[in-house]
Amino acid sequence: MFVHLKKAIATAAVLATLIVSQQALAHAHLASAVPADKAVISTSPTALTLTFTEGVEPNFSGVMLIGADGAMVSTGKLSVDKADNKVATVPLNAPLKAGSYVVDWHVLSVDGHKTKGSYNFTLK
Ligand SMILES: [Cu+2]
Repeated sequence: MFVHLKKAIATAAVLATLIVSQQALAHAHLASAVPADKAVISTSPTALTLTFTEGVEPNFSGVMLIGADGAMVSTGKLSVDKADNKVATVPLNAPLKAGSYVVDWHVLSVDGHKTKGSYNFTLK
């Protein structure tokens, strides 16, 4: 009896994990970025491009670029590709100086879920 109960609990836990991971898959997670996470680049990008696993709402999504000194780098407004709303681009107002940068992003996916994350790259 007790063994059966333990088995039932284990099965329920596995099912719950499966359901949670499926819901997580439905949210907008970062699929790729240019410059990429942990990239070391030698020329300043003119924009940051973030590709998500789901379409995102540009008016409720944003990216903060933070330099090694902790100061925010001024950027243009995030826009979403008209042909593919999974692709968000943030233009840079000026070339970056050498150093490491953190990209802090938050998005609202078209299914109404908010996600956020960060990654970093280095300009030599
Ligand atoms: Cu979602």
